[in-house]
Amino acid sequence: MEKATKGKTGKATTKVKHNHDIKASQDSDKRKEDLRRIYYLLRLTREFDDRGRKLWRQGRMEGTFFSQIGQEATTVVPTFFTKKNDFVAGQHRELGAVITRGCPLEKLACQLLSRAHAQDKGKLHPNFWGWTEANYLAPCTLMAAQTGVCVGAALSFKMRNMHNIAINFSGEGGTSKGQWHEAVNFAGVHKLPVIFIVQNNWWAESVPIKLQAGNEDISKRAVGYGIQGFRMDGNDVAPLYDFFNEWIPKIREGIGPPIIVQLDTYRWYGHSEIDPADYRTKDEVEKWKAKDPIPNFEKYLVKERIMTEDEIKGVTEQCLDEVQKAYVYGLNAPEPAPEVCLEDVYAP
Ligand SMILES: Cc1ncc(C[n+]2csc(CCOP(=O)(O)OP(=O)(O)O)c2C)c(N)n1
Ligand SMILES: [Mg+2]
Repeated sequence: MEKATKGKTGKATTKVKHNHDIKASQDSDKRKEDLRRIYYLLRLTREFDDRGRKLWRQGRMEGTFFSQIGQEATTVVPTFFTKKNDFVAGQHRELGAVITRGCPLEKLACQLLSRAHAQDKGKLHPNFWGWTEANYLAPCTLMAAQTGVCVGAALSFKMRNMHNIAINFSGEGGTSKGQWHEAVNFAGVHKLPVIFIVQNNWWAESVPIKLQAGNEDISKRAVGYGIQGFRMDGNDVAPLYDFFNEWIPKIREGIGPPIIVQLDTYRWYGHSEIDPADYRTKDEVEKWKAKDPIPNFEKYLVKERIMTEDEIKGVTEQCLDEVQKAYVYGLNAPEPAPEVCLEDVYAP
């Protein structure tokens, strides 16, 4: 730490040091508070997903269910830094992002269970989350199609001199689509305030990354677009927090846009619940389960004295309770009236 030196009055430099120390301590308190909140969001996402899988297995849901268990950190942490008017777009495995954007669990339960109170009034695929109140775009089925819309939102932020950002989530499979390349290229040309997160879970349905990309480091494509690319462990929460804490304000202020961030992670279960995922080895699955982002983060929180084991237990119980209430609400919610199926539907 810097030593205090005496100024002319013997006071001024001491005051500077003092302010510096206060700022450092405030930053550290803020980081701790943020990490506690992130733990809650990760746990909430995990428990909501886990209960959703069970309901699907009990035959309580139409369609299939895309579990994101194992990938929570890749969606919760970047979205944690977004503000209300920012824009977020994803595919089908971004439950953590829509929860972090503040969509009530009751709404999400209604969507999974195709109930009238869901934002989509029971029409969309169960995991195609959308939450217009917080600019969270519901995806269409075509992989990567959301990327162009997301870049459009970033363009509009720039044209209107707004200090907002757009975050686009895509699986590594989605990045092979032409729409992804076109959108990233456009963002690179116009230096738009957008972050392209690539959730690399190594598989796109049954297609492994080695049959998907000539170079498994998709972030390296950034060079071709004249932007920056990063690749990180998507299951290690604290470094992810520090990275996005640094980059999101920069992009918001137009200093560093745009970037590609590849986050290596893993989905524990099949592509959806109807997929036995027998194209993966047991060893591979076990190796990744040992890298579960949540207990590893719990160890970090306890070691750094950010949370106690009792506090962690308390948060888990609170999340289980919230999830239970949300699904009870969803299961008791009315089904949509048949005539509603023609509302909000646009066809030539
Ligand atoms: C254009 C297009 N092709 C194929 C599909 C069928 N499909 C749905 S999800 C998926 C795999 C997506 O893989 P990835 O982007 O890695 O996301 P993940 O499922 O691994 O999260 C495919 C091929 C589709 N929805 N759209
Ligand atoms: Mg994938």
